[in-house]
Amino acid sequence: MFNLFKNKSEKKDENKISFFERLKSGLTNTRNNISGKIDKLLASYTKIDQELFDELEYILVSADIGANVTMELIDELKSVVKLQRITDPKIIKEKLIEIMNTKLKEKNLKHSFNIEQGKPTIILVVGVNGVGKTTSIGKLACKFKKEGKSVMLVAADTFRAAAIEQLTEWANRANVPIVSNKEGADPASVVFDGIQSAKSKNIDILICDTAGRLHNKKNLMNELNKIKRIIDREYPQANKEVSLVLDATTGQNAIIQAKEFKEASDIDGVILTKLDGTAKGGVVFNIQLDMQIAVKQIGVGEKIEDLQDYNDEDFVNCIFN
Ligand SMILES: Nc1nc2c(ncn2[C@@H]2O[C@H](COP(=O)(O)OP(=O)(O)OP(=O)(O)O)[C@@H](O)[C@H]2O)c(=O)[nH]1
Ligand SMILES: [Mg+2]
Repeated sequence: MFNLFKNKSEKKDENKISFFERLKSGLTNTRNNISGKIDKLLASYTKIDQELFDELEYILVSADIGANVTMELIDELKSVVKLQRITDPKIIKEKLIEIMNTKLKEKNLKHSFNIEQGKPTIILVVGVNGVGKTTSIGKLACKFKKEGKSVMLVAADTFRAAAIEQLTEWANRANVPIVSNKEGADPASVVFDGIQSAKSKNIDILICDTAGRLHNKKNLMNELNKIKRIIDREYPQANKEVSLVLDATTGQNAIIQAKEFKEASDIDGVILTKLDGTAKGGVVFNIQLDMQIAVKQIGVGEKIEDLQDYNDEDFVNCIFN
């Protein structure tokens, strides 16, 4: 009853809060691993010395922030401590957060998809098997639909019949059309069909699922590049977005995959899934600060609302505070 009398901006604030709460709860393990351990460490020191920096370095590296990024952070922290004559260990954390925020801002990565009003977009979703490609596509379809966009899915993972069925279920759930063919069909030709259909129906956003596993890695990369050539040739007027899906629970493997996909073709951004299942969410900083790839969406649970738009400020807040 009370809800009826709430104005629009109050409702928006509530949405924002519940959104932030979901993010916070999904990142609990990483927060305990980073913020929790840093708090404990700093509380146990009365002065700032090399040993403190060493222990801090250990915490950051163990959370998969990456050796290079951690080294840079610690070096900058040391010079700030010296320059500002900081002696109280408790100040270290806020300085670390400041440095992290500045570094992320400096990278100037684009966290939103390449979507423009009045222009179609085609999103090619790639990644190895099991990382969360198909479910992320389903969640994105629901999100775009809610935003008033027309969406169509393309089942270009023709490796298994179950993959086509799974995407069809998501299309039904999101109430959006899907273009598919039978198991074993040429993925690039399914994408070709999808593009023709999207053009004729004036679809705003066409999202293509792809296989994560082919007979070998070279095969997979060749297939993806073939699909990209079809997209360039058949849909020159569309904005293109290649989204690499990575599973945060796989830690360093996720980093290796990012390197391999980046080498094989251009990646516009990362959808990082399953952050709720890991204490090593520091991988977000590694991907962005070391690999220079934007994180665009983060998965913090299995529900539709658990795939969220990434932004630096909220993420840093959730991890460090
Ligand atoms: N907890 C959690 N589970 C997730 C998240 N994202 C995806 N999953 C789960 O991960 C599993 C694999 O997801 P899929 O979408 O089928 O992965 P895929 O990359 O399409 O896999 P293949 O088609 O086999 O290559 C599913 O059980 C999803 O529910 C997330 O953010 N959090
Ligand atoms: Mg799949």
